[in-house]
Amino acid sequence: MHVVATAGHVDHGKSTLVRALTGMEPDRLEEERRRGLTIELGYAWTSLPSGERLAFVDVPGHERFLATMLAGVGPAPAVMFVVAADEGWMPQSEEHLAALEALGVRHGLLAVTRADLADPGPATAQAAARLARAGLGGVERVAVSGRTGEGLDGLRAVLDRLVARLPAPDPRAPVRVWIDRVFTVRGSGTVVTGTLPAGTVAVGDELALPSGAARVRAVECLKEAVPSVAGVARVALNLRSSAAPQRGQVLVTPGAWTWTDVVDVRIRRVGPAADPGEGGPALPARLTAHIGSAAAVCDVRPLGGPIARLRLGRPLPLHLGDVLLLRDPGHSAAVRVLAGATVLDPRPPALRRRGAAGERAAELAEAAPDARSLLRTHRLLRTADLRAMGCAPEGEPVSGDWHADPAHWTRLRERLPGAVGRYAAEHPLEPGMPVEVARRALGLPDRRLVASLVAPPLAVHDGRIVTGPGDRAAALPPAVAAAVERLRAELAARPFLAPEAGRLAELGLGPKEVAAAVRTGALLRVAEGVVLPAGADLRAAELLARLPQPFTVSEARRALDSSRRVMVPLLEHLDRRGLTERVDDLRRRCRTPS
Ligand SMILES: Nc1nc2c(ncn2[C@@H]2O[C@H](COP(=O)(O)OP(=O)(O)OP(=O)(O)O)[C@@H](O)[C@H]2O)c(=O)[nH]1
Ligand SMILES: [Mg+2]
Repeated sequence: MHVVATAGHVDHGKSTLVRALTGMEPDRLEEERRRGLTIELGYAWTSLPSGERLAFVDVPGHERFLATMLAGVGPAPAVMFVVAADEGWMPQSEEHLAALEALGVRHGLLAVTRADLADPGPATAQAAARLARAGLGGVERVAVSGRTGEGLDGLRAVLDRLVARLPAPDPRAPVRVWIDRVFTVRGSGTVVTGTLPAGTVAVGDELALPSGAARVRAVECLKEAVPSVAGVARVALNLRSSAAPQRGQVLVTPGAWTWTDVVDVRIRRVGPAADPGEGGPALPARLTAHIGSAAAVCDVRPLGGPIARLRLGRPLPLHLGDVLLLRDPGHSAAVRVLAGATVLDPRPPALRRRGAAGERAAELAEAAPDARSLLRTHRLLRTADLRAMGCAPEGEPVSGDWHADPAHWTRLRERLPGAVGRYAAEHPLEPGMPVEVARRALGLPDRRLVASLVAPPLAVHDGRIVTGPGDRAAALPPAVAAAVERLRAELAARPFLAPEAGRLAELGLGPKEVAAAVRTGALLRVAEGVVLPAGADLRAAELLARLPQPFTVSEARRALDSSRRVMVPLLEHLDRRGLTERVDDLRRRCRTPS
């Protein structure tokens, strides 16, 4: 199906035309009928000659109901702009057109109605000229009468051509329904209605309201119960939710949108006040922002040129590229719709430094609303963040589900070896820079990113970033190297008599120093607390080979002039290295190296 909203000055015949096209009454309220005035949004639908189904959202023209008009037009992809032949272009024609221009509506038609009352020619020419200025120059025009039915067939044909041209929305897009009506159905709870612009809603879906989760209990489309519906469509959803939903609220796919009250935008002034040459008078600092059926107080902070930061009175679920309509909430101005604001970043960074605003404006001035521009600002974003901000990730993630700005990633790659080198210099006894320390040093949000930055000659080993083995030997600090030399000298006479822990400490070889010396290969640790100069195991095997084979621990101890405390673990070490092997419970023999 398709959805088209009406627009046009009060009393120009919008509702009459919808009634004539659909046979349904868009003005439902008794007050509306008594006063001949649309107050609430009206809904009616019909089948076009092609068989396509078309629903109208009929909006009020009276200036007091502009917010309601915006709620109707906002989510609709196309508009039927109505002008009365006998009255021609009027103030609300101008205001509604400014709204369409601000919202960037590009699809529509011009219906010059009440053609039974006056020649539609002059009104058509006048309206067509105005529409052209607002970017709706190419739309088809048709003269009709809602009263006599004249021109209605032509209008139906124009509608058919219009809907045939509309882009097909993505049925897998995330759902966002701006609630434009809420009512209670006895026995079945709360029903909300709205325009579903894209995506699919099905019975059983779990959606999100500002107040929490909402489960879809039933779906109706044009008064028929359906298991699911894909946008574009007018939908009525029966919801089970903890708090009652309200008009102006929004129902969304959980996690698929960024709930935000600060956005950076590109401002486009519209209507008679817009002056593209000079930029026009400055926007008031406080405006009302409209999107869908929502309206929020909005503070405007100009950053430079057309770029501004908006602070909204309440968080709204937004995507990159969304358009907020900015309106002067005062009643004095003839046209209160002032601008459209296209979201360039739904999660902008704080501007703290002097000059940050101007830099930000320059950065965003040329920005296309896409993943690349978001990554330029945010540097690293997860796939889910990007999607919630409204764009599909481009290219491969750098790690897990992280996407990076290419320039930033290159800089990180270049910085890591330096950081690792500095860490090694400052912590000579440690085997490398802990990955977590590197994460903090590079300001990264996830340790996995560090691992992805590590490239040869760097490597990750036991949670630390290490350089190649050659570097590690060279890295033994001079004080420790000297202590190792003292130990060697001390053991010159009895090389297999490993010193006690106390003596090691006196030599300047505490646990850390020993660990570092073992890592670099200067010392050999055969067991906890049993440390010998490097190569002692090979020398021991040589001496043991000269003994009659097999030999006992005592025989080995005597041959090496060592102690039992050292000999037992040393022989076990030699077993592990394959230099000796057990013959039975008491004896070993040397193995000839193959
Ligand atoms: N003669 C004639 N009168 C019409 C025609 N269309 C509407 N009218 C009359 O114009 C008046 C306003 O019509 P509506 O259809 O309520 O106008 P509207 O644009 O919906 O008005 P709002 O919703 O309040 O903005 C009514 O008295 C209609 O009967 C038409 O084609 N010919
Ligand atoms: Mg009406």
